[in-house]
Formats: sequence, C-alpha cells, structure tokens
Amino acid sequence: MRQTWRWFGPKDLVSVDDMRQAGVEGVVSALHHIPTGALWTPDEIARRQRQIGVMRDGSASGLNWEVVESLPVSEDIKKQKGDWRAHLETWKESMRNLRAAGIEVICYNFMPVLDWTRTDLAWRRPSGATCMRFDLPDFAAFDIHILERPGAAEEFPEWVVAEAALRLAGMDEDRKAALARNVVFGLPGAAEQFTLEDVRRHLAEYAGMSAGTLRRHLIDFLSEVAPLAEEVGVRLCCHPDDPPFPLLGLPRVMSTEADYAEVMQAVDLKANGITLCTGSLGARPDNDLPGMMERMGERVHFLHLRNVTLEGDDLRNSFFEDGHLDGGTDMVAMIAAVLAEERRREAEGRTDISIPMRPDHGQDILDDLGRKGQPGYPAIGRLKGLAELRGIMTALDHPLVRGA
Ligand code: DNO
Repeated sequence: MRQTWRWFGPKDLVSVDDMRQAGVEGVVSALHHIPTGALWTPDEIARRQRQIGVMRDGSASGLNWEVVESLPVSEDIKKQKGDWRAHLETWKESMRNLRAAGIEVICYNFMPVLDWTRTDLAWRRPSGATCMRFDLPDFAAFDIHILERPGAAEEFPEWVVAEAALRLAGMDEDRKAALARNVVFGLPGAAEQFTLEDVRRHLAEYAGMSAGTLRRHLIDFLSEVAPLAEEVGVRLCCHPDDPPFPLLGLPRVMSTEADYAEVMQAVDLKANGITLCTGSLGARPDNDLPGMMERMGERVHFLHLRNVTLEGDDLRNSFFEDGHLDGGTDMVAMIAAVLAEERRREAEGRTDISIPMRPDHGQDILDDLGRKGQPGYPAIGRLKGLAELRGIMTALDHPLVRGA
C-alpha cells in the first residue's frame, strides 16, 4: 500500500513539511480553485506539482502529486443537460493533461447536488475530541421543517418524523442556521455560501430523475472516458455515495457492492475502477468491506480508510466518524484483504501493485481543536489514524505474521 495524504493546496493549514513529518509517501490533491467544467491546463497542473515538491525552507520535499481527488464531474454531465457534451470533452482533455504530467490515478464521484453530508462538523466525544456526525432525525428536521421540501416527511420512518419535530422545537435560530450550513457544506462550490433557495433550485433540476436514469448517465460518462483512460494509462476510480443512501429525494447509485458490480461490468475495462472508501460504504450495515475488497479488489485503484459507528440496524442510521480502528469495519481484516490483492497483482505481473491509500478524515484532537481547518481533515487526528493503520500494515506484512 502506498501511504498518501490529501492536501488542499497552499491554503491548507497542514503544510508540505507536515506531510513529510507524517511520513507520507505521496500526495492526493486537486485544483479546487478551477470551477467545475473548466479545463485543468498543463500550467495549473505543473504549478500544483511545484508546490508539493518544496518544503518551507526551499529544499525538495521528495513528494509527488500521485492521485487526483477529485476531477469534478459537472451537474450538466450527471443530468445530460446544457453543456454536458462540451464538459465531457473538457474532462477528457484535463485527464490527458494530468497523464502527461505523470499522474495516473483520478478519483471522481457521481453524486447529484450533494457530495458528502453531515449534520455536525464538530460533534463532541466524551474524551473532548470532536468528529463529524450524521444524525438522521436532525437531518429530517432540516429536510422537512427548514428546507420545507414537499413530500419529505413521507420519506422517513414515522419515529424519525416525530423525533424531528421534537428536535426542531428544541433548536434556537443559531442552531437551525448552523444545521443548514453543515448540511450544504458538501454542495459543489459550497464555500460560496448557498442559500436554501439555491438548494431548492438544484433539487428541482433533478425532479423525477430515477436511479436508473442517473446510472445510465454514469455508464454513458464512463463509456466515453474509460476507453481513453485505458489507452493513455490512467486508472479512474469512482468514490461511493456518502452517506450511502438517497437523501433529499435525489437518486444515488454508488452505495452498495451491487451498484459497483453493475457499473464495473457495464464498462468492463481495468481503467474503470473503484475508490473503496470504508467510511462512506461503512455507513450501511449491509456493506461488507473486507468482502468487497476480496471480490472486487482487482478494480480498486484507491483506498480511503476510516471507520464509522452506526447507531441502529436500519439501512439509514445516524452515525459518527469514530477512530480509525474503532467503528463497524474490521480494519485488520480490511488491510489483510488489501495485502492479499497486492500479492495477487504481483503474481500476475501487474505494474500497479501498490494501491494508494490515505487515512480518511480524523477526529480533532490536541492542537487540532479550535483550528478552523477543513472539516474532517485535521493534522493530528489524521496522523493518529495513519499511524494506527501503518502499524497494522507493517505487522501483517511481517515474516513473523505472514509465515504463521
Ligand atoms: C470527503 C471526501 C469526498 C470525496 C469526493 C470524491 O471528505 O471523501 O468529498 O473527496 O466525493 O469525489
């Protein structure tokens, strides 16, 4: 496994020096300043590569930009409306430019409107650490009473609707505003501050779109980009829905093993691959992550390792982002499955033996607390996660254990 780290660019509170000290081997980044649908030019790509390549004192960092997360897919492509054909051509051109700069792994997602969604970005744990949380009744309170989406109440179990009304009654105006802000944080371009009206407008664009249609659009997109990726030597990897169930009446199509199997078969090329995110997929009790790695590992091009604790047994539950070795996913079994896949690749003579992984998200601990960093991406919390995962990787790969 290749130990990588997500870096948001020069504005990231975590520096290149910090990444080096965390012991990472490669960097995951994106050109966040370029609007979705616009071209990633060779100049802009080279500039980010240079930024990753130097430490504060000007010496070489020895780190390279190895994975793109994400090359965003425009809403027009997902809807097949407006400028979608032009956006598709631009996406391919950006992919070519990235490949020419030496980057082979490109992550993207196909979630309409919302990327990831939480109700709390800094939920306090008993230890005083904070983490991100998705609370189903709070989310329902937002959907039914704050956004006032028609038909929302019918989409939740009765107990959630009743609880949502109680929650709303207990919220002051500040909490209502914070809840709305947290929920829309994962919207494309959310930094620009979306209003509820903006959210309603985005949702209206998808009114009546079925999961089947969205899946067909994803397959159409892949039929265009994956053959080119295969030809130029790029590995594409689709990130799962987070959380992995429909929200706000929007279709979601990459939430389960069956979803992935269908899309992998529909465009049956190695370049059409998977970002296996144990945190996103782990928010559903019916997703077996080590099993998915065993069964679909040959198409897994990128790994996000983190863990969530579910607070119920339903398909939709409240959950919080737990420590990397806590929560519902057996991380030792997961890493064992990854190492087994890497050994299979080696035996087959594949060149992409080492799968890039990054410690995904982390709780805010120690000096992370009170820093206004990117939610989910604190330096120390992630470093703790990486250190724990690295311990498992090292132990499972040791002759004492392998030979046992
Ligand atoms: C959240 C991330 C996602 C992810 C995109 C990939 O922290 O896991 O925003 O980067 O969905 O396209």
